[in-house]
Amino acid sequence: MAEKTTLNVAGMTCGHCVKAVEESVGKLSGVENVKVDLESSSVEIDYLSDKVDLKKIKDTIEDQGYDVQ
Ligand SMILES: [Cu+2]
Repeated sequence: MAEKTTLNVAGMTCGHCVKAVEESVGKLSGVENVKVDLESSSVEIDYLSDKVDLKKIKDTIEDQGYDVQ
């Protein structure tokens, strides 16, 4: 099932952070699109819920050193 979610993520401050989050989450199987908005500290994600769960996505962002709120 295709799902769309927006997570609030603390700690992202620059282009490096955007790249780290977009690349790590984008690599997950089942994630179709990921877009960071620095200004609102949010990450918009399109994913297939039968292939990847939200916890895995959140863990991946936290593994990069950011806090999912
Ligand atoms: Cu940064």
